[in-house]
Amino acid sequence: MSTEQTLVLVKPDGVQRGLGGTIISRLEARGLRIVAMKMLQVSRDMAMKHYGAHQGKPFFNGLVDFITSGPVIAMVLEGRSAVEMVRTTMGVTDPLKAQPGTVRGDLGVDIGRNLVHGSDSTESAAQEIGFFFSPDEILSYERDVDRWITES
Ligand code: D4T
Repeated sequence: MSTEQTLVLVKPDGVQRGLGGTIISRLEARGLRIVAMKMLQVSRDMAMKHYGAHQGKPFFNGLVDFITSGPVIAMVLEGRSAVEMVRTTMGVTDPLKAQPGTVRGDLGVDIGRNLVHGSDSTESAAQEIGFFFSPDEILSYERDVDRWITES
Protein backbone atom coordinates (compact mmCIF):
# COMPACT_ATOMS: atom_id res chain seq x y z
CA MET A 1 0.00 0.00 0.00
CA SER A 2 2.60 2.53 -1.03
CA THR A 3 2.42 5.80 -2.92
CA GLU A 4 2.98 5.20 -6.62
CA GLN A 5 3.03 7.17 -9.84
CA THR A 6 1.41 5.98 -13.06
CA LEU A 7 1.09 7.25 -16.62
CA VAL A 8 -2.39 7.93 -17.98
CA LEU A 9 -3.26 8.89 -21.55
CA VAL A 10 -6.64 10.15 -22.68
CA LYS A 11 -6.42 8.64 -26.16
CA PRO A 12 -7.38 10.48 -29.38
CA ASP A 13 -10.96 9.14 -29.25
CA GLY A 14 -11.40 10.56 -25.73
CA VAL A 15 -10.10 13.97 -26.82
CA GLN A 16 -12.21 14.00 -30.02
CA ARG A 17 -15.34 13.01 -28.10
CA GLY A 18 -14.81 15.75 -25.53
CA LEU A 19 -14.42 13.22 -22.73
CA GLY A 20 -11.06 14.47 -21.43
CA GLY A 21 -12.63 16.34 -18.52
CA THR A 22 -14.94 13.46 -17.62
CA ILE A 23 -12.10 10.93 -17.60
CA ILE A 24 -9.79 13.19 -15.58
CA SER A 25 -12.63 13.97 -13.14
CA ARG A 26 -13.26 10.28 -12.46
CA LEU A 27 -9.58 9.73 -11.67
CA GLU A 28 -9.33 12.87 -9.53
CA ALA A 29 -12.50 11.90 -7.68
CA ARG A 30 -10.80 8.71 -6.52
CA GLY A 31 -8.24 10.91 -4.76
CA LEU A 32 -5.41 10.64 -7.27
CA ARG A 33 -3.19 13.71 -7.49
CA ILE A 34 -2.17 15.09 -10.89
CA VAL A 35 1.57 15.76 -10.77
CA ALA A 36 2.14 16.32 -14.50
CA MET A 37 -0.11 16.94 -17.49
CA LYS A 38 0.23 18.00 -21.11
CA MET A 39 -1.40 17.65 -24.49
CA LEU A 40 0.65 16.28 -27.36
CA GLN A 41 0.45 14.52 -30.68
CA VAL A 42 2.15 11.11 -30.43
CA SER A 43 4.57 10.52 -33.32
CA ARG A 44 4.74 7.14 -35.08
CA ASP A 45 8.19 6.64 -33.60
CA MET A 46 6.91 7.24 -30.05
CA ALA A 47 3.90 4.98 -30.70
CA MET A 48 6.07 2.10 -31.92
CA LYS A 49 8.17 2.41 -28.75
CA HIS A 50 5.21 2.82 -26.38
CA TYR A 51 3.44 -0.21 -27.88
CA GLY A 52 6.67 -2.15 -28.61
CA ALA A 53 5.36 -5.17 -26.67
CA HIS A 54 2.55 -5.54 -29.23
CA GLN A 55 4.77 -5.46 -32.33
CA GLY A 56 3.85 -8.31 -34.68
CA LYS A 57 0.30 -8.69 -33.32
CA PRO A 58 -2.55 -8.35 -35.83
CA PHE A 59 -3.86 -5.17 -34.23
CA PHE A 60 -0.44 -3.44 -34.01
CA ASN A 61 -0.67 -1.27 -37.16
CA GLY A 62 -4.21 -0.16 -36.33
CA LEU A 63 -3.09 0.66 -32.81
CA VAL A 64 -0.22 2.85 -34.03
CA ASP A 65 -2.53 4.55 -36.59
CA PHE A 66 -5.08 5.20 -33.86
CA ILE A 67 -2.79 6.56 -31.14
CA THR A 68 -1.13 8.93 -33.65
CA SER A 69 -4.46 10.05 -35.20
CA GLY A 70 -4.97 13.13 -33.02
CA PRO A 71 -3.86 14.81 -29.80
CA VAL A 72 -3.73 12.91 -26.52
CA ILE A 73 -3.71 14.20 -22.94
CA ALA A 74 -0.80 12.69 -21.01
CA MET A 75 -0.74 12.74 -17.22
CA VAL A 76 1.24 11.43 -14.31
CA LEU A 77 -1.08 10.55 -11.44
CA GLU A 78 0.13 9.87 -7.94
CA GLY A 79 -1.44 8.21 -4.94
CA ARG A 80 -1.69 5.06 -2.92
CA SER A 81 -1.71 2.04 -5.25
CA ALA A 82 -2.07 4.47 -8.17
CA VAL A 83 -1.37 1.82 -10.84
CA GLU A 84 -4.20 -0.44 -9.67
CA MET A 85 -6.50 2.51 -8.91
CA VAL A 86 -6.23 3.73 -12.49
CA ARG A 87 -6.63 0.22 -13.97
CA THR A 88 -9.78 -0.49 -11.96
CA THR A 89 -11.22 2.95 -12.75
CA MET A 90 -10.57 2.41 -16.50
CA GLY A 91 -12.02 -1.11 -16.62
CA VAL A 92 -10.64 -4.01 -18.67
CA THR A 93 -9.13 -3.45 -22.13
CA ASP A 94 -12.27 -4.41 -24.10
CA PRO A 95 -15.03 -1.87 -23.31
CA LEU A 96 -17.64 -4.49 -24.16
CA LYS A 97 -16.42 -6.61 -21.24
CA ALA A 98 -15.66 -3.71 -18.91
CA GLN A 99 -17.91 -3.36 -15.88
CA PRO A 100 -20.49 -0.57 -15.78
CA GLY A 101 -19.12 2.14 -13.53
CA THR A 102 -15.72 2.05 -15.21
CA VAL A 103 -14.61 4.57 -17.84
CA ARG A 104 -14.54 1.97 -20.61
CA GLY A 105 -17.65 0.19 -19.38
CA ASP A 106 -19.67 3.40 -19.30
CA LEU A 107 -18.26 5.27 -22.28
CA GLY A 108 -16.81 2.78 -24.78
CA VAL A 109 -17.82 -0.12 -27.03
CA ASP A 110 -14.79 -1.01 -29.25
CA ILE A 111 -11.43 -2.44 -28.09
CA GLY A 112 -9.75 -0.30 -30.75
CA ARG A 113 -11.37 2.84 -29.29
CA ASN A 114 -10.95 2.27 -25.57
CA LEU A 115 -10.47 5.91 -24.59
CA VAL A 116 -7.72 5.69 -22.02
CA HIS A 117 -4.37 4.12 -21.22
CA GLY A 118 -2.94 3.41 -17.78
CA SER A 119 0.39 1.74 -16.99
CA ASP A 120 0.01 -1.92 -16.06
CA SER A 121 2.77 -2.11 -13.39
CA THR A 122 5.04 0.19 -11.42
CA GLU A 123 7.91 -0.93 -13.68
CA SER A 124 6.13 0.01 -16.90
CA ALA A 125 4.88 3.21 -15.23
CA ALA A 126 8.47 4.31 -14.55
CA GLN A 127 9.40 3.56 -18.15
CA GLU A 128 6.34 5.24 -19.68
CA ILE A 129 6.60 8.32 -17.45
CA GLY A 130 10.22 8.77 -18.54
CA PHE A 131 9.09 8.39 -22.09
CA PHE A 132 6.44 11.15 -21.97
CA PHE A 133 7.86 13.55 -19.36
CA SER A 134 11.20 14.98 -18.33
CA PRO A 135 11.88 14.99 -14.55
CA ASP A 136 11.42 18.79 -14.30
CA GLU A 137 7.86 18.48 -15.65
CA ILE A 138 6.81 16.29 -12.72
CA LEU A 139 5.76 18.28 -9.67
CA SER A 140 6.00 17.35 -6.04
CA TYR A 141 3.34 18.81 -3.75
CA GLU A 142 0.89 17.93 -1.02
CA ARG A 143 -2.79 18.79 -0.66
CA ASP A 144 -4.60 19.45 2.61
CA VAL A 145 -7.29 17.02 1.46
CA ASP A 146 -4.86 14.10 1.22
CA ARG A 147 -5.38 13.23 4.91
CA TRP A 148 -9.08 12.77 4.14
CA ILE A 149 -8.31 10.32 1.34
CA THR A 150 -5.94 7.91 3.08
CA GLU A 151 -5.61 7.21 6.79
CA SER A 152 -1.83 7.44 6.78
P1 D4T B 1 -3.55 0.25 -23.10
O1 D4T B 1 -2.13 -0.27 -23.15
O2 D4T B 1 -3.93 1.00 -24.32
O3 D4T B 1 -3.86 0.94 -21.84
O4 D4T B 1 -4.47 -0.97 -23.04
P2 D4T B 1 -4.44 -2.15 -22.02
O5 D4T B 1 -3.19 -2.12 -21.19
O6 D4T B 1 -5.72 -2.19 -21.29
O7 D4T B 1 -4.38 -3.35 -23.02
P3 D4T B 1 -3.22 -3.95 -23.86
O8 D4T B 1 -1.89 -3.39 -23.46
O9 D4T B 1 -3.39 -5.42 -23.84
O10 D4T B 1 -3.56 -3.46 -25.33
C1 D4T B 1 -3.00 -2.28 -25.86
C2 D4T B 1 -4.00 -1.63 -26.78
O11 D4T B 1 -4.21 -2.43 -27.92
C3 D4T B 1 -5.57 -2.38 -28.29
N1 D4T B 1 -5.99 -3.73 -28.63
C4 D4T B 1 -5.68 -4.73 -27.78
C5 D4T B 1 -6.68 -3.94 -29.80
O12 D4T B 1 -6.96 -2.99 -30.56
N2 D4T B 1 -7.07 -5.20 -30.10
C6 D4T B 1 -6.79 -6.27 -29.28
O13 D4T B 1 -7.16 -7.43 -29.61
C7 D4T B 1 -6.05 -6.04 -28.06
C8 D4T B 1 -5.72 -7.16 -27.11
C9 D4T B 1 -6.25 -1.84 -27.14
C10 D4T B 1 -5.35 -1.47 -26.22
